[in-house]
Amino acid sequence: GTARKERAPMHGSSDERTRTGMSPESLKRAFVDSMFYVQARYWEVATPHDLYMAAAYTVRDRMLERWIRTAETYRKADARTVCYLSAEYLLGPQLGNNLINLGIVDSARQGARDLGIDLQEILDQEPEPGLGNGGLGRLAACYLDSLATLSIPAIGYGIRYEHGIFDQKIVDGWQVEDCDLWLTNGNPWEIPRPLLRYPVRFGGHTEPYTDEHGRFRVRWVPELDLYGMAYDTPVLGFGNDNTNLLRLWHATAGRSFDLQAFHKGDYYGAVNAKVGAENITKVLYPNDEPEVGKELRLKQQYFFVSCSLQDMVRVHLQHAPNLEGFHERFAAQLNDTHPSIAVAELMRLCLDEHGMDWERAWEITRRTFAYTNHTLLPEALETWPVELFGRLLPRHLEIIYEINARFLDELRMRYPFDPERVARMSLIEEGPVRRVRMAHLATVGSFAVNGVAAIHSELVKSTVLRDFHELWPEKFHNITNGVTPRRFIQLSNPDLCGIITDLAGPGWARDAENLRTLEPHADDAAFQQRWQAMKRAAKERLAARIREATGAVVDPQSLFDIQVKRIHEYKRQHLNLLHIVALYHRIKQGTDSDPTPRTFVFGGKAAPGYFMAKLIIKLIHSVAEVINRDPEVNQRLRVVFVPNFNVKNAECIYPAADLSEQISTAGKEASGTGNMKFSMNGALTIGTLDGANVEIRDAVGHENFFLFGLTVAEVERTLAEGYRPWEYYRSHDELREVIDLLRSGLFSHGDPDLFRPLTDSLLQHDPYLLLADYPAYVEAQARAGDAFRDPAGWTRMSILNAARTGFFSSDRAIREYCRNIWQVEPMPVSLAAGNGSVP
Ligand code: OAK
Repeated sequence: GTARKERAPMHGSSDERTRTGMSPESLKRAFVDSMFYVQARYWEVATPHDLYMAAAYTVRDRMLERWIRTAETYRKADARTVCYLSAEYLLGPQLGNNLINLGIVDSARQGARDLGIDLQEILDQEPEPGLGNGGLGRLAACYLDSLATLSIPAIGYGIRYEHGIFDQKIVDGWQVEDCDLWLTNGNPWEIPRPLLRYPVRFGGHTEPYTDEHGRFRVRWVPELDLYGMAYDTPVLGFGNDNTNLLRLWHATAGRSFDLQAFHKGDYYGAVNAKVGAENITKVLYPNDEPEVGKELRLKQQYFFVSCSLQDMVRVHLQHAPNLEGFHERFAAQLNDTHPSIAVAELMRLCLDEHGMDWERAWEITRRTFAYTNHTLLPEALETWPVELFGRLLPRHLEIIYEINARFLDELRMRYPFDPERVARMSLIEEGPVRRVRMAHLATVGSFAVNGVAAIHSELVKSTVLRDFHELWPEKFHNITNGVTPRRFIQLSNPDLCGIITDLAGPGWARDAENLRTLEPHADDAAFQQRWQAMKRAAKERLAARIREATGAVVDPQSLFDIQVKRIHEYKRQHLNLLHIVALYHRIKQGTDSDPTPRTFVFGGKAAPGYFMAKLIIKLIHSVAEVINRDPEVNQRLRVVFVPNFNVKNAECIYPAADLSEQISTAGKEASGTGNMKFSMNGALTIGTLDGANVEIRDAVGHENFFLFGLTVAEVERTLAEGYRPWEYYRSHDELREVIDLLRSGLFSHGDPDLFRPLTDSLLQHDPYLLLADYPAYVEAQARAGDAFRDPAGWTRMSILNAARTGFFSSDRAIREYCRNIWQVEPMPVSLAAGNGSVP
């Protein structure tokens, strides 16, 4: 793009302003206009979807001036820019959030009401862009919101999956996956950029040659080329005028496919290959851990990384003659190892396409990237077979070998008598199948590495990247995750938003530390009443939603005890179930001493190929079925599973929780972010010392948190000493009875084998130590149940949780990234300045 020299016509003149005005009157006019000129509908035949589209276009128009002005401001200032590289963005619905960030919720509601429309009904129409699996993808979306809010020049780069995370249906208690169709009815938030395309190549071979200066070089002769086309989505800041860019890449086939047909005369074969190329961005892999050796997944990763880096290079070369200084213009964050092939790709661009020498290319590369680790689970650490890697990306494999050769030389010099250490640190895992270790590539190729909660960052340093930490201690950081208070308080919980705004003023949503103004009111009876009414209303809304989705009736007076997150053995939804069955058993035995009525709510998707996780979903439904229809227990206990946990459902769930279940085995949950969303909405946590729970407990006060369970050190010791779960089963009567009930067929219509895989796993291996933690968990649950029977005491704790969790705002997290990692400064955008020139 060449910059236009003459003053371009700008929107923002006074008549344009009326067109994009924010009053109910102008919103209404624009909405009616969009219905006609964009949706091509007249009022009487407009469907709810038409209403949504017209509303979305009305709001989008109001974002564009900010967006364009932002691009202009950043460009003129030649601003240092953060590029967030992530294979996932779990954005959730856009309309409500954009109304909030534009500050026009009330105007929009008023305008809609004038037209006889309920704004909520319009909001409910929006399918959500579920371009992520869980925590990592949602974190990326929260960070985009905070980057824009803090006026940081930033671009989010990712993949425009045609099908995001699957829709979860429940059939006879089992999860059934249904295709996500978020794009079918059109996506009003994205702007296709058909001219912004980059070639991406795969396969073929490399060959050496001598360049015009007589230097040795390598050329990649690929077999296939496709194109990545940009789709841009504006990301509004809150309370400012900055509007950043989320750029997602869509794959289309390139010319090589047509040429193949021409040469081989195989027209249908070529068309087929073309379809294959376009498959690259078809579907999100629905696992929250990598699927071993899936070729298409590696293609996806390289595809989006290559497009993104080419785009960054293009922008850089608008301001500079060559790639020197690339690392000064950009800080590129690798969201886990999924984009870590970027290290080799930037090397390739510098070396092969821009003629740089190795040392300089390596310096620029290492000063560009920073890497965030999101998991310690060994099965989730990405490695790719060298054979596959070399077949798809022969040049990149060569570059990785060269990086490794130089790195290993350095290591041998430093540790001459420690060949084992050198082998452990190699980028290549030697074994029957040689593999590329992506976490090592990311660590070696980055200037900073961070974990996502204090305890997790310590574990990164002492376990998976221990040798690297010993080599480069200064490279390692912690940045505890955060979540956006705009979506997870203001949008999800309007009553809480009203309470906070009345006390703290409207500034809290940009400065979440202001939540502390709630603290002195924690014991105030009138304030407590308002707080209880807010919780009560949120519980009623969730109860209505549950009834609609499942038919189950739940009592908003009962304690809402909620666990929503991906289903995984380490997250221990089945520990929660063991407690539920224990309560059931006590009621049946007449030995119950905790009369607190409870509603247990579960939600979460299982990876389609993860049998145990799917069996846990079935078990939740089976226990629910028995408990909910037994009149002897169902006055006291109810169990429900909310199908299809996604951002939209989550917004209704977090505000309704009394108790938040954060019960992973210590050391397994990197951070958790749901834990923060619950706590901000006044739920108390029952949890282990894992991930961000540790910091949440310190922030809210130990007396306002139900702690239980083994610590990381105790988990390690227990396993090292030869853990025998069977002994817990033998020596703990209630635990034994609970497990025996699961094995009795009571919950499986008489089939004692249905849940065998689960109970066998618990009794024989129990790798996540459910049985070891069971007694402490049940005891902590009893404390929670008792505490709930004192409404004033509980409400006080609930208020203090919300008041003290400002630290967990993603704004704080992004400030830390800016200061400690990216070294980037805010660049505020002003709509007021310099506009108004229309020819
Ligand atoms: C997904 C795929 C591969 C590796 C990690 C993930 C992932 O989602 N990890 C999660 O990231 C969240 C954000 O940092 C953390 O809060 C979760 O604890 C972690 O499991």
